[in-house]
Amino acid sequence: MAQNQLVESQRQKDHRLGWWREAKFGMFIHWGLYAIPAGVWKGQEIPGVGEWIMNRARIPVREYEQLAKQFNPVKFNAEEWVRLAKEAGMKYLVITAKHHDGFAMYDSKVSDYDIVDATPFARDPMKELAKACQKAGIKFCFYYSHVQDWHHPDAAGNTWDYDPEKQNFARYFEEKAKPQVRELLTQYGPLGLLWFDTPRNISREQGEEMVALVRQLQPYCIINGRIGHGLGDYRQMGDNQIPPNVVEGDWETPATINDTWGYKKNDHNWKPVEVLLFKLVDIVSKGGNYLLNVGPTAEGIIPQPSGERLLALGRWLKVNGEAIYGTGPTPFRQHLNQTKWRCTTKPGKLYLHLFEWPEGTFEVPGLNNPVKRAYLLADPEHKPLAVVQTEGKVGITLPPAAPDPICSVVVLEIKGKPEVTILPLPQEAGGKYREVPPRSSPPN
Ligand code: FHN
Repeated sequence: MAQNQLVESQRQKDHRLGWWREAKFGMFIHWGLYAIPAGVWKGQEIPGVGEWIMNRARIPVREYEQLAKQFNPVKFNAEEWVRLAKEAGMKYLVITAKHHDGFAMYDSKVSDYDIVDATPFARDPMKELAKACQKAGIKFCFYYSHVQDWHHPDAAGNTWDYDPEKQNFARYFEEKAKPQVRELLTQYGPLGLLWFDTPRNISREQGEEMVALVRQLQPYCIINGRIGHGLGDYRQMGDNQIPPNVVEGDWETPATINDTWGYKKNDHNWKPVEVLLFKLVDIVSKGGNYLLNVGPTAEGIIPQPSGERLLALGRWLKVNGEAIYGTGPTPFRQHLNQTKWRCTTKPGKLYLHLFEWPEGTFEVPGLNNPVKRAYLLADPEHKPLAVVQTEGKVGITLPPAAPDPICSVVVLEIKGKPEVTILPLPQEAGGKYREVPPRSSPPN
């Protein structure tokens, strides 16, 4: 694509998004000064997500910025974090270069309010992470809060220190946001994507300027949906939101393992591995990517409950990754109101993810394609399973025990593109992974 060019052909876009479409699963990291109070300010538990503590507790800039003097994450080890992402089967890593609190977690020349200039740590963890990701073959990506910056007098969000009437957003945008994004695009090697957030009052023109900056400096860098004005390369679902059915086009759900993004010492509401695995498969079967968050502590440690769960997902993916990476959505769109099974696809193959192991036979509803063979993905020999095909129904005979205690994958090799008959209502329902509405999300 030519420099400064905003319009590209579908082929160019497909080429640029190729790795991300294949990836399906990424690690989100929210890490910043907010990990020090970790949800508690002056002895009081502050409700809401951890990284919003400055806003929720109305902490004045001059007070909040003092946290920088204490920020010394001596246990931070970039290689360990990246190893965890890799073992979890995650293919990209998106980390907060600057969240809404305005503090840069990298060495910025635009402002001294950054981890190298303002903390005793005085290291640039982003340099270390970029290097570790490159070594491990994981796409390194930045989150950047381009509109909200509670530290800057002209940015959006801080109404307790600054008078919105006197603010000049354009000044912040020109003097801090754009120059910092330029730094991120020029100091850390090739970025997989830039993840913007809470577009709020950004104008279309400003959004376009940001896109142009990215395209000019790193033409291959993907831009997420929350840049605003529909200018991103893919659609961003709401936090922890999974659509009820297949959504066409490129999309991603950012999600938490407990109920916060930034570390909160008293949030122990960890989702079980079963739920996380169901969400991963559910999202992929509907055509999306799952960006799953960890919130490291102020010492630089990824909380143990997050680590354990990610490793369990990784173990499952080692066996069943073929049914996730690079797959397309389910052709059984009428069967997404139950949580017993899901389906993902590749040309000539259906992957049936069974969360409940039926006794004897699994009935595939409405499939009209001739079936070539069926086998368990976990079986290294791919021994054929007996298949009985009658009109509009395929019965697969299963062994008595499921190979995986949570989700076992049956591969069905078929002739041609999947053709599924729409059945008369009522549809199948039930299953144990009832969707629980997420706890309070912060306002945007
Ligand atoms: O306000 C932020 C929030 O702190 C967090 O970063 C999430 C992640 O998707 N995004 C915003 C809320 O949607």
